[in-house]
Amino acid sequence: PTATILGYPRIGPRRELKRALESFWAGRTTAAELEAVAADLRATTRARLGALGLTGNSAVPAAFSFYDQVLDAAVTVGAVPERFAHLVASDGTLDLAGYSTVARGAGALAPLEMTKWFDTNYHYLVPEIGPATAFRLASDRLVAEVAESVASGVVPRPVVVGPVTFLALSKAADGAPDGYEPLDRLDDLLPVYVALLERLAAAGAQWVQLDEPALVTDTLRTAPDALAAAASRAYAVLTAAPVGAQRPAILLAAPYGELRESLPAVALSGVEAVALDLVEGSVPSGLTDEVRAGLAAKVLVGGVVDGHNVWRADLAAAVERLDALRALGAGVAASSSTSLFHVPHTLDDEGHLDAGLRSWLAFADEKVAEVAVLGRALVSGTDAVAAEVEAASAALAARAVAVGVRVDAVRERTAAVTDADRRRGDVAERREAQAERLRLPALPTTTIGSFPQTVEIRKARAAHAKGELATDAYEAAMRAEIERVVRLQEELGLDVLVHGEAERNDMVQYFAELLDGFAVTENGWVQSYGSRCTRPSLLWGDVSRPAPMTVGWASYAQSLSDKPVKGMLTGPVTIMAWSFVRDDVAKQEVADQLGLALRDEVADLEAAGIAVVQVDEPALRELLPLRREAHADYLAWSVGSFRLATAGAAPSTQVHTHLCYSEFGEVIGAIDALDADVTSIEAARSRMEVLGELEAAGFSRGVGPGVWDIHSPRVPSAEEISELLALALGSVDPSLLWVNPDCGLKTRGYAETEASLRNLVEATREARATLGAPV
Ligand code: THG
Ligand code: ZN
Repeated sequence: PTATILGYPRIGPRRELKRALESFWAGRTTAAELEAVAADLRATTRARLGALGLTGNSAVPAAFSFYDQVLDAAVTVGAVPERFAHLVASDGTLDLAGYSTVARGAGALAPLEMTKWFDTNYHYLVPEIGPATAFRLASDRLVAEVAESVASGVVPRPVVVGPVTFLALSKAADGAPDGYEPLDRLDDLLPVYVALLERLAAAGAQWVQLDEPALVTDTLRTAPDALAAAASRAYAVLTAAPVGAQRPAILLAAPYGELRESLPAVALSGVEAVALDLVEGSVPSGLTDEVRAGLAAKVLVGGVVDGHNVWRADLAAAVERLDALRALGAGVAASSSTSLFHVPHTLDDEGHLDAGLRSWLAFADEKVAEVAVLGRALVSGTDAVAAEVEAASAALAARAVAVGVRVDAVRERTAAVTDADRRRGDVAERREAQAERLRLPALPTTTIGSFPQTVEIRKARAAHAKGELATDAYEAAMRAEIERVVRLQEELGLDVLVHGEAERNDMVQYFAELLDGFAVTENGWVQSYGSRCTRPSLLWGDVSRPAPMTVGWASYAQSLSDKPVKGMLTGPVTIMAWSFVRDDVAKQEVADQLGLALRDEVADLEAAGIAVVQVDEPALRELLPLRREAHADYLAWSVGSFRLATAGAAPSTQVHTHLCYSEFGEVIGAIDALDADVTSIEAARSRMEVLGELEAAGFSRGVGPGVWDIHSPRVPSAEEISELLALALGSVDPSLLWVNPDCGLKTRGYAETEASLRNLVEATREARATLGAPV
């Protein structure tokens, strides 16, 4: 085909799959009912893609997943960890209930670990591969999906995570010997892929897409040269048989970046086609004769339409890039740079979007239409699509000059930022001023910010959003909830209180709704993991703060207590990471605009008498580029924007930050450079292991290693918390140690929250006593 996409949203335009999954998990519907919803979604998707112009042979990807594509690959090759063995049938298959258990755990049975998929907001499940993992073709789901599609009249292109990426993203199973890596098992895994390819061909697939994004990054555990070598071996085996009955033609896809170290291996391999990400990367140049000759024998699929952002493509520029690619390959096709499952289904569902903004956007369906136009240009010449190219260029030109895209006052302010604006005073002086003002006990206790979101709060928010609940009544309901949460914390004996964030649905969307330069969608859901979705905001213009955003709630909460109540803000990097960010200005400029807006908020909180301000950056590590050479620059601007947000605070104002993870590795220096007075982190699950890392790095600021793993509904006993505190005191000076849960409590219930916090306070009092401090 001359036009295709690397994948399409699976969740459904109205999150049909989410609802069907959750209803199956709750026991309200059967596996057969879930299968029926999934089959419906796949049929609708095939019809939609055809109608939008993906009509060529194998143009439509078969890339459905009930939960996650990496889990699917693991299940397909029989790599289900030993602890789930009882769920596997004698023929090796896993039913939907078993599949769900591997994904989500059950009781004491821990699920597969979840981690971020490249530089996106999607999370995949990490396969566990040991020296003895027995690979076998254990699932025919993908084969059945191909057969289903063929029967409906569409010869699809099945999509599977490729063998190199599959093993590179896996972790060693428990008990594997030192130095063992899952990639050591490549030769044992390949026969299963060979068998799968044969089955796919028998079902009618003429092409198969093997996703190998591991080949574009140099930040995985395995070095890029070793990945390139693995790719050479793998694709020699997978292409040993001729295309036909034994296998479909292979499209090796390399999304999310540029093929560098692996380009020769891929070019010299026997695969029939290669998909290049021409949004993150560029058309290969400076090639050796050998690599050039290798590419000249392949179809090159140009990923010119951005698969993980929502802006309408510059079709004129895309046509040029495809022409450059055509000069290199035996054939060329237009595609998205990545799967489209990172963007919402369609703009058709966004009736309330401003018409101007809408004309600059493309969600999944609109992107499919874009690649279809580009495909027509490849077949019939640019003149055949002159009107479409012209319309895209006109939209881009209109966007560049639209009101709000460039606001002089905002640009003047970021341009005038100096290094001094990003620097607070001396740490020791700050510590003294804060101690004087806050008069906290040793080992101060606090929570991360959110309290459980009750059904009543959610109902009130939904009713207010629909206009069914007047603003006065809504605000009264939120104030009542804040009062309840403050009283509860006082009764529990916590030292630094929070207002509980009843008024916020999502910690990014809340600010997006109050800042200029953002828009929010109605149905723009994107899968984050499994059935869970987020609705990223659209950051389209210069950002500024028309009015204070959190001061009313914070000062109301503070008025209820003599104890300090934290002002709660989301940091600039996290707001960017969890939104769709404009692609027409540098990220650093956007980050600084957000930094300045937050700086004003901090100042207003201070003026309202708030003495502790927390600026969360759970996504700081998440935006880390996939190439090491880009890390220093990223960390400089990201840390710089956080400091811009916080450095205006008086020495006596205590600045906290919260990070939602414990593996610091590469960002440890950056965390110190944030220059926050107190940093709370996840630590309960790793039993404070992370503190060794911080100690080794010379971290000497206030630190709150979580003593309660809030990801589980279990209530930790006071003894357990005491043990963790003793461990923490082994590596943190008592004057720097804070006591808090791992993360916010909004996903927890009230019963477990109260019980756990009670134990947390009790354990802290005992620890204070052993330190000889007042309890
Ligand atoms: N907010 C935003 N992005 C995020 C997170 C967030 N990305 C990373 C991380 N957190 C992802 N984790 C989750 C956790 C829970 C949910 C989504 C992502 C979730 N979503 C609800 C659901 O799918 O049912 C919908 C929430 C809603 O109604 O707004 O539970 O915290 N922006
Ligand atoms: Zn967190």
